[in-house]
Amino acid sequence: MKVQVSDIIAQTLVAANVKRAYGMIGYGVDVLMDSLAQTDIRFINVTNEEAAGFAAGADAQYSGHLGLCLGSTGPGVVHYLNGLYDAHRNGSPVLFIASQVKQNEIGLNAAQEVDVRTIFTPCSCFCEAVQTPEQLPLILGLAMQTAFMKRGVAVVIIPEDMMGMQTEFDKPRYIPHISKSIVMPSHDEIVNMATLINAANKIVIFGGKGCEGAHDKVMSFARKIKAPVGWAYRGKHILDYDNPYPIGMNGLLGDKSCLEAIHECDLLLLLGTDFAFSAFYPDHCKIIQIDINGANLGRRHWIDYGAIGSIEDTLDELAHWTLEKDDDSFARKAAKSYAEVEKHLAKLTVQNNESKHHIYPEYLSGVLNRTIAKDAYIVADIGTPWAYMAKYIESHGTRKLYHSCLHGTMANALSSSIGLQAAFPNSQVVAMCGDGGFTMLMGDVLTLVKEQLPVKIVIFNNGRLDFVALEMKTSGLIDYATDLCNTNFAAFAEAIGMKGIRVEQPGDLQQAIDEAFAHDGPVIVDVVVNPDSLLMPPEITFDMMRNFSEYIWKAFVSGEKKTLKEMLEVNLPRQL
Ligand SMILES: Cc1ncc(C[n+]2csc(CCOP(=O)(O)OP(=O)(O)O)c2C)c(N)n1
Ligand SMILES: [Mg+2]
Repeated sequence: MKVQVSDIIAQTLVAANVKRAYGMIGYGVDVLMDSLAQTDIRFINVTNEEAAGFAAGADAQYSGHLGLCLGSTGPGVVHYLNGLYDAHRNGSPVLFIASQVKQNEIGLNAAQEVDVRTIFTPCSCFCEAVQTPEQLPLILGLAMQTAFMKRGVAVVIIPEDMMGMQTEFDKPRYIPHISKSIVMPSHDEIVNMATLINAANKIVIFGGKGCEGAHDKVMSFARKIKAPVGWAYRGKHILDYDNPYPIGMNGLLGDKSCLEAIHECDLLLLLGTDFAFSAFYPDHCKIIQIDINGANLGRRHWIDYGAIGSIEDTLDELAHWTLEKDDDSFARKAAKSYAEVEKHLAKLTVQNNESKHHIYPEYLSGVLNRTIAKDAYIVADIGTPWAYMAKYIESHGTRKLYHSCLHGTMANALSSSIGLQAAFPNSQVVAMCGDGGFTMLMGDVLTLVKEQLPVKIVIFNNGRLDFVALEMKTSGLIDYATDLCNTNFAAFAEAIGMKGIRVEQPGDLQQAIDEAFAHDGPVIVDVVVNPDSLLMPPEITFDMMRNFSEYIWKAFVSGEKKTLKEMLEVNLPRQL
């Protein structure tokens, strides 16, 4: 039977259990849309395709369904680049159907022609152009299979005129086969690792996203070998709860307790983490790294032993060969140090006297942590909101925290929240946005209104690109070009038909957040936060002090005395 190509695509997507598509109409997508309209697949119509890339990535990350993006020829495809980079680097299975100019125009510098393959190959695990209608079912099937198995973005490029062509088709035969395999190192490798673990006295476990689904195994292993457990940014919501010896996060925005334990241990066990910051790995001890992706082994730092396996399966087997340790003094000391860090952080999250007229971002984060539903999806913008989420928002094992850690792009929170809310219509979805990050894809707040997605947007409105301003100051630079307009985002919200609440005084914050979360539609809570709050690193090095003094001196001589005074007034009483 002859069937139109766009109908074959629609039927194949349905057979593959695709539930939602994100994108914008245009050449190539128009014909496909006609076929999709005959299915149950919901189309979420964005304002800028970049947001569709983020949304599909966030959706696929947690829903278990393939994320689907549709890009119209040329610019409609190019706009996806940043969002799909993020999805790919976050390991989200996403299919991107990218339209191309008509078959007989390819290579002739046709209007809207772009080299899709060259642009998207680096941010995909599959990127192929369909040459004939007969090829399409197989290419589409393999793309979906690869997206699931390699956990990334698969791109299928289809000339716009092919969508309306007819070809012989019976029924969808190429749907993804999703297999939950047991992946474990060999017996010898298990024994070798157990020997190293048995010989060590002070072991630290440091885990990341690869520990997903293995929480209980990690914690029981930690109990057995008396190892404190720290986490990378993407491992936080997996490891920060029911943890016998928690030590917090590593990295520039990490916790002193984690850094100290890592520098005191004689064996560091890296579990499912590709923690990217080489400077925060120790040089003095042995390192074992276990990861399901062999390409991650030793990528960031020298390791003594690397093994390929899922954390869940590998720890199961490793536990059989590992001896129980008695002495947990090292683990208890490390966990005690983290308890002190937490006590200090908790002090900053309550409204105190110094903050009578200022809302400190830490206080806002504390209110959010106390008020957000225990099973919410929370996404934070790269910028200070990401750091505040990592430090102050607890997962309780039921909240899901999402961000753009590896790609590290701004504008990820609002756009990812579209996909999370579409995938989980009955859950609370909170986007912690920077004023810079929010403005970057601000047009897509209209998607929330149009598609009736009740996301709660909380803007950390500090009138600055603060994260970069902080980086510049600690590098001894004056923070030129980091100021933003002091926008009233609540007034903007009201103007576009959604609820907006502006908060300028600390005393009004809790009530505003309660009101926003009780509202049944999308809301912007525009919180004017003090821009002078400093995010403290776990350890202040001599270089940091020297650079910061250099900044202070440059700011002083260039007449920025008022700024300096305000910064010192805000931070000294709270950090000392
Ligand atoms: C697309 C993109 N552009 C630039 C950057 C560099 N950058 C990282 S954080 C940041 C500032 C973010 O400002 P804002 O969203 O207002 O959050 P804040 O840090 O002020 O809380 C910038 C410019 C980036 N990571 N991504
Ligand atoms: Mg800002």
